[in-house]
Amino acid sequence: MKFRTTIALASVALATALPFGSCKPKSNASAVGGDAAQKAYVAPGKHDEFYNFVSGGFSGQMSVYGLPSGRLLRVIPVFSVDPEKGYGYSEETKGMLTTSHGFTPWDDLHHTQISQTNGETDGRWVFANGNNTPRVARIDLKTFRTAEIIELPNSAGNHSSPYLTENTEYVVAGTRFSVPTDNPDVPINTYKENFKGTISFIGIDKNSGNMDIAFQLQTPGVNFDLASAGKGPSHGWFFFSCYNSEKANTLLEVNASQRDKDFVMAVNWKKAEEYIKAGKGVKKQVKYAHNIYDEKTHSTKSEIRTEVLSLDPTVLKDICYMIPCPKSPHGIDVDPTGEYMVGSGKLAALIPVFSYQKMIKAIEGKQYDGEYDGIPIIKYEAALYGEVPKPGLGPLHTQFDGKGNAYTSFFVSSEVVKWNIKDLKVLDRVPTYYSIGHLMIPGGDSRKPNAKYLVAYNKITKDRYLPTGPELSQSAQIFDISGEKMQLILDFPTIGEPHYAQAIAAEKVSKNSTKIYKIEENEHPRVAKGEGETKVVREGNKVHVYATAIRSHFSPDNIEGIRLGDEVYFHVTNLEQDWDVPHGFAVKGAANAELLIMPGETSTLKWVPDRVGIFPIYCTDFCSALHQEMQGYVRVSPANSNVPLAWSMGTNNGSNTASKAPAGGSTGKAKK
Ligand SMILES: [Cu+2]
Repeated sequence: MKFRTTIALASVALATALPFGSCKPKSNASAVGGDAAQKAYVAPGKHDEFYNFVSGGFSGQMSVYGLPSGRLLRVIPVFSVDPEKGYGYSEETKGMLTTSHGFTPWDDLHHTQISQTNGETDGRWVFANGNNTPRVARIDLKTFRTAEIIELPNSAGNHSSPYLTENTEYVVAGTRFSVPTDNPDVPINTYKENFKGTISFIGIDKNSGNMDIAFQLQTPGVNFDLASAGKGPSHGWFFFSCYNSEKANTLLEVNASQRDKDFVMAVNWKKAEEYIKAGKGVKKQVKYAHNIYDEKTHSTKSEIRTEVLSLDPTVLKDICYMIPCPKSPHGIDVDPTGEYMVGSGKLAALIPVFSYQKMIKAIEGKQYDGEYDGIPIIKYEAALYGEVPKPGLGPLHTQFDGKGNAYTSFFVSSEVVKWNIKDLKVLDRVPTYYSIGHLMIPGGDSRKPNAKYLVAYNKITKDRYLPTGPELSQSAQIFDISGEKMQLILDFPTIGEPHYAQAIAAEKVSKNSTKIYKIEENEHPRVAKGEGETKVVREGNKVHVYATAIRSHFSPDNIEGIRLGDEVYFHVTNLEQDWDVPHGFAVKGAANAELLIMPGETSTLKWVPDRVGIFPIYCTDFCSALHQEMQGYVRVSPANSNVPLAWSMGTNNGSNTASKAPAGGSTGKAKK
């Protein structure tokens, strides 16, 4: 313990000693106390207090860390293939990465959001956005696997996503890039006439969690950045930050920074629901993929959808309102009481705090400053509660502790600033190492924050860790916020870019963890529920191997009669009914290296042999003392060979054959 404390102190001291440009905090004197490392110490064998679900940014994955230890517990593949899990490689999971553009194996996962009940995180699902090819995913926290992915039509750059209403009624997704929706072949310089934004409201089934696009709003051609749902009194509203109200289509770093104020768009989604019920939705022809992983069949059901309901807020006037927000707003965050909306302008030198009640009064009294593309603009002062003066440089995101305090990240001045929501006074500030983006308090965007820790997710580490070539690890930093002053207690390197994150008390999730898939409930069409059901079946040039794995052998483990030109499908069922005993499966020369099969699960590896010969199969997941013996052989014969299809295990005479050929027909001596 002493040792760890010393290390932590030394590394912080080193960081401050090195000159480091504008990102470097001026002082970290208040950042670390003597007992700092002890607060993050979780003894071997002890469990963490929180699960932390962190986006992997460009990696397309989500990583799961324990808090406060910073231990990496799992990496969940969502929008990326992952050889560790076989995700996107097994025949059953390839469909999860289907989009209207085909198989899309790598995306950009930015934000995570835990499902809520009554405004409180409930530990059932985590949602994530695919930024590039616009998608929203649902991860099931019983299995820590991606259970569903839905693509978003009429969208480009799904950044403002996935944000949830307080009972997980909807997950929303705003398009970052406005694009022409109906007729895409137009000159780019007709942006102002032809480019439109969209907001998608994806309905979520209460019990299954399954997603379905309920409706889309067609909006002015701005860039949507982030969003936050109303809660409590403001439940029924959604707030979206948007930039580029200038509608520039080139050199946005200059051209989208012209105006002193852009907007927060307030959306009355209860009103939108009424219009949908009243049949005001217009059907639009689109094309998008919807993929669901079925835990009974252990397979993905993937379909292309062709229609979406659209509402036009310039016609249905009381759905959307624009609230001016200084300047190039990035974050918009609603506090736990549901009364305050905190805007954060990337280029602003203050933080505007809007009041929900004042906004409603302004709408009732029509306190407008004209319209923006047919959407009423509420007067800034009419919706404003107040401004936090001179909080720092480049405010981005705000989280709340539920005790009346807000914590805002500042990218340019590399710090977290704590301030009081009522009197808007700054209470504390701590430096981050370096250039913080999002920050997170468990439940800090919900009605019930669990405000023991705050984690900063940083874009740059520079001198924090050992160098690793041109690319250095990005980092997360944990602060103890249980006292009046924030205290840095740990930093740890992260997978990809730790863009945004959510955390939840461990007991809300761990008690529901799936331990095995029950073999009797396995409805995979090519399952073998016992070794007696194993077989090899030829269907034209496709050969289906119904195989099983159990410590420490496969059945069958000798297969003959495969011919060059065949497609071989190994459907491997793991017969184990014991927690944490997966088996692996690999065959030499397969383009997809391996499967990883959970207890009771069936998973399929496709193999197209490219030459004649003997090909070993083996288990890739160390499963027992005789794991190394868990192996077998497949014989591939020439295309015109008449070697009969045969399989066996535990005998050297190939007694099981498809045609009940006499024993010996498959011992290696092909009959010519
Ligand atoms: Cu094994």
